[in-house]
Amino acid sequence: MNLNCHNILRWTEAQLKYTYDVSLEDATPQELHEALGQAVMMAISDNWSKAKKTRLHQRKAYYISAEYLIGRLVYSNLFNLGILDEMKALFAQRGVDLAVLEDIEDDALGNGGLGRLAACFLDSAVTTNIPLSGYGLRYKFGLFKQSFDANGSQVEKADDWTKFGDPWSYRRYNHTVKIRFPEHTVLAVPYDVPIIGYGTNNIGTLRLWQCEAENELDFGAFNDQDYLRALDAKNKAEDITRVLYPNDSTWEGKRLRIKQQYVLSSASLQDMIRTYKSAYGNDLRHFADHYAVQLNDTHPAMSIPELMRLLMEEGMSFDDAFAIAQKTFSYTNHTVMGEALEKWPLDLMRSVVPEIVDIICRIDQKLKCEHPNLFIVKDNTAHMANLSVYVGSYVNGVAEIHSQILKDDCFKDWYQVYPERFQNKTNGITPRRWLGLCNPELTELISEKVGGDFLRDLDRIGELKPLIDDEMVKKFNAIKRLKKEQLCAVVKKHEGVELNPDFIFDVQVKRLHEYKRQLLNILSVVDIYFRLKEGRLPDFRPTVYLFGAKSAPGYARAKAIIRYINRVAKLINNDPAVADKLKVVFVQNYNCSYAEHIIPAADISEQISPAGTEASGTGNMKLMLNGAVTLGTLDGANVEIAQEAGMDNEYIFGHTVEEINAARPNYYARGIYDYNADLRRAINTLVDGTVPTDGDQQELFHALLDGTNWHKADHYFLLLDYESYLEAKLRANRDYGDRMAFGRKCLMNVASAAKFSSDRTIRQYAEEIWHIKPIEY
Ligand code: 26Q
Repeated sequence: MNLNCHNILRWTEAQLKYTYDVSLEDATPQELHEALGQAVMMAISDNWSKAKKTRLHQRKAYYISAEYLIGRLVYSNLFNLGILDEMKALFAQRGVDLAVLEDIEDDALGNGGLGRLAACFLDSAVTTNIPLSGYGLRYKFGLFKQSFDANGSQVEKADDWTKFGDPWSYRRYNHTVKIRFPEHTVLAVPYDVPIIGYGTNNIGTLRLWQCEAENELDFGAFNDQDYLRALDAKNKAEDITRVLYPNDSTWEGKRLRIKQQYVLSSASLQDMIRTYKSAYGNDLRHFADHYAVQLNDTHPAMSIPELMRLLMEEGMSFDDAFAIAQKTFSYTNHTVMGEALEKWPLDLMRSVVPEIVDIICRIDQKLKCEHPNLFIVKDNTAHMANLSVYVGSYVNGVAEIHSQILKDDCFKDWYQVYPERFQNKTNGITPRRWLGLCNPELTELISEKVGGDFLRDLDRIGELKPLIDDEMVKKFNAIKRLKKEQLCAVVKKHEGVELNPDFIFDVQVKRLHEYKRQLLNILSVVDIYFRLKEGRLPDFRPTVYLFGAKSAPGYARAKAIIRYINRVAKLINNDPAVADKLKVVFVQNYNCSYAEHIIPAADISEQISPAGTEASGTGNMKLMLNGAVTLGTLDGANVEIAQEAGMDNEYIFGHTVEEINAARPNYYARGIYDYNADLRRAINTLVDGTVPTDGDQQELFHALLDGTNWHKADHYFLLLDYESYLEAKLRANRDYGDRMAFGRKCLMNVASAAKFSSDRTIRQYAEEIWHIKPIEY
């Protein structure tokens, strides 16, 4: 794109003057961000409308997702436009350091992996010129902001992300649609976010729906001086998109959640039908020839009956509507854990979306006629995953092992009937944000070697492999050291904790969940701590164990784990006996922007879920691309990471899926506890007072050793994998001593990361699921 940076600077100044009456020099970071954002929006507007026109009559795909974790947009947009450095320099000439925009908060309209994947996909689709648009919800409050109190407990605060404005979207009131519920009709107002590609003139669109009332004020009530009631309708409508549900693992049957999902589904489908009609006329029978829709998990699965409802409203028969829906939709599954699968009680659903329930029941009857052993409705409950498999073209998992488990277990009966529907699409990450933007130093080193713009074609990174020599390893090690220094400054600023960049950086960053086994990690650290004090680890290389994770606010056990880790950190960090060997830090409010600092600094990437539980993981890919070795199980995408980089370049431990399944029936965690004295001592710190704890750690202790009403003891097999985990962890620590050999492993990871570009993933979706081709611009 041919952009004039001087113009953007001038427009920024003008915006500052006219909206805030401040000069460039006096603007706050927030004012600067608003003005610069608006200037960039002006600069791209021609290209944006051109790209929309080019797509108009092409077969297109739509990604419908309840979450988009797009992070901070200002740097990535400038980066993708290719003007980040020049803009920094221009602002610097005016005495303004664009680093002040580090204060701008993330757009966090998502919980974790699933939402970040949606954001990476949009970046990749636009960059590779694949006609894909996104639909989502514009929550007033994104994922909560996290801090820790003096006890080390998580405290949540509302994320009012638009309080200073939102320069990266346009409100398009003229495309507002109505959504009907029995008790009220609400408006869904679209906000369009430009998705700026890298090295292309193409610009895509993410359309986010915001709920508003049809009539904001009830003047009858107002005239009766009943001011609160006068605002009822407004509040009830706005409640629907008020807040992102902060739960990413356990499913909750909440009325408001159905409403959210229905608004997302209905607004998006109405919008698609409107654009279809304007391009192809009123005959909707060819809808599926022009549109493919990808459902990001089952959160938007009501789109299926909603499309059918809209088609039938136009006079189409049930069977014809079914056939079109079946061709239009495909579904991506992101979890194998039963407790996360959406199962709506029909009565609840009927009170919110009665017509949708009728259609689901008709679909279910059709299914039961064809295949009596399959069901969508059972015990008066609608199983949204089954609906999505039945009324869809394809269903896919997000890593090879996960897709296999879907066929073998979760959807076994379905796989027998519809084997041709099942696919795999291993996740990916955008190398622009997760290398180019967050690690320009490593990007530069790679580009010196492989030349050209490998960020557009990550396959080229493989060309590094034969070129890795001592000189390159030394340069890599120097960069890693620099990224650690930079991270130390960030951690000092945000946590007040001083880290030493000479330490090994061992990181586990991801949502907090029992299955991700942050507790396994910290127990091993406690064990290492005791051993160090006993002088049993004389060659141990100084290591900082860094955690970053948010817990769902209602997930008591996850919160107890956070508290425990924070208290272990306090104990260890205050013990002078290990000060030169061991440090533990749990950073607050881990988010995209924090990730961009942590990931380039990591030496060791902890990916330690028991095999068969983590669908894919994508943090593992980001860490690999930045040259961390994986300390991980054969779970999710770790399997493919190890395949690509070679087992010798990772630290793989633990039981395989088959081994865990074999061990499960007779698993006796207490046997391991009784047998392994070091592990026992570490586990006992949950209850024996060595680590100051509260009653909640007792509960963790019992869940590990005795079990609960819900689960047998140690449901996630921490004790089963402990020995091989600690062995691998200490081996990685020892290997780090040979800086050249270790650096070579790291570089082999970088050079083997090509497969994990979301450009590859999105191309596979386009070819194998949506059957669409890139557009020539
Ligand atoms: C469901 C019902 C009610 C409220 C919330 C939810 C909900 C919201 C978000 C359920 C699940 C999620 C998010 C799941 C998620 O992030 N899964 C992750 O997806 C990644 C991308 O495919 C994978 O890499 C991870 O392995 C998977 O855990």
